[in-house]
Amino acid sequence: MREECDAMPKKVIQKFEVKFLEILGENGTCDENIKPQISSKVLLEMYKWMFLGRVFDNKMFSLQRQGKLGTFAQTKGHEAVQIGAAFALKKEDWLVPYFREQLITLIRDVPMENILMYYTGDERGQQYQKGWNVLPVCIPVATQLLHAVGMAWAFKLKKKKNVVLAFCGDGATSEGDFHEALNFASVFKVPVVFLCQNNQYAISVPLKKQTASETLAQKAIAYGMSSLKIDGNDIFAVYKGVKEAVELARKGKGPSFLECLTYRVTDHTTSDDASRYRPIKEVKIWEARDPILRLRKYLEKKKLWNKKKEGILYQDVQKKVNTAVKKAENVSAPSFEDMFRYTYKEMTAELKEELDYLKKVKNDEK
Ligand SMILES: Cc1ncc(C[n+]2csc(CCOP(=O)(O)OP(=O)(O)O)c2C)c(N)n1
Repeated sequence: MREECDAMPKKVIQKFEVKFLEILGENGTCDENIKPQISSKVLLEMYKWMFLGRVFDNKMFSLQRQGKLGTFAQTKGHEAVQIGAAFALKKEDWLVPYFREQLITLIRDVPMENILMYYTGDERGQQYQKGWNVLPVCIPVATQLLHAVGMAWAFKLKKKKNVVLAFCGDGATSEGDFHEALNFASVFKVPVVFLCQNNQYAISVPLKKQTASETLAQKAIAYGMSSLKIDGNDIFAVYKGVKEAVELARKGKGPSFLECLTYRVTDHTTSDDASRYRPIKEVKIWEARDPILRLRKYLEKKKLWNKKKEGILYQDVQKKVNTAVKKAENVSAPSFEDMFRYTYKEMTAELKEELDYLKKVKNDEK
């Protein structure tokens, strides 16, 4: 905050406040009066998705360490944000991820084997089908937010009721694209919800070195949109916050920004070693705030869940994951022509020449 430098009286012409939403406590208790209306059946579904996400993430990590996958960013610890958000969307809504959303992508019908293929370097894993309503992984930080705004603007112009949910990380909020996206979205009142997974690190840069703002939520207030900070390890709060924001957007009331506070309990990606720049003590504190554990405690208190059910679920999920791994491993290699096919509608003369050359080489090899 700027300190007052003189005693000159100044009128307050605007006041802002940042609200924080938390519902489910760390010990699994909550005020049932403010808890969103979610049936026991749906709650269990949510839990099962979170659990599956964790098992899949662990499997991917182990495959990467075996040299079977390339670099990827783990989802571990972000399950409440992603599943809470997914359940607040309608099927016709669009999801625009960055690169840490394997779990929410799965729930939008993208098969596990597609994700596995992509991280083996097979781009066909990113060929999504109509109706999945998900954009592919986006590596350049924050650029996806502009794509999301463009899509939402198109929905508005076409008078459609679809809403776009765009993910970003805390690091993305320092990019110019982030600010352009929020400004445009708010001025043109497009049906987009920006969801920031504030996991407190952008690779090795901690949040306090990323920004001098006390919250990320206040950045969106400056653009004139509805903004809320949410406990991102609390699935009830995420669900409620996203649902309200999505419905506002659907009613034509414009965009919202949601800062979901969580923690990246893993390295940034499988190519990083976070122990070189942050204390293990800090990681342990956040591991104890695990979002899956929190929902499990709630379900156990409600007698909806127990160790036996967890054991059965684990077997079932393991089977699903292993089947997907086998499927991905058995996909035949892409044709070498694929390297040339998808960049231009019409191949350039240079590319044609290279393709002809490769065809000749392959023919000679026969
Ligand atoms: C435009 C751009 N600049 C830099 C990078 C390198 N880079 C990859 S991930 C990352 C940090 C992203 O942090 P954050 O937005 O907080 O997301 P998180 O990975 O923590 O989920 C950076 C700087 C990039 N991919 N794109």
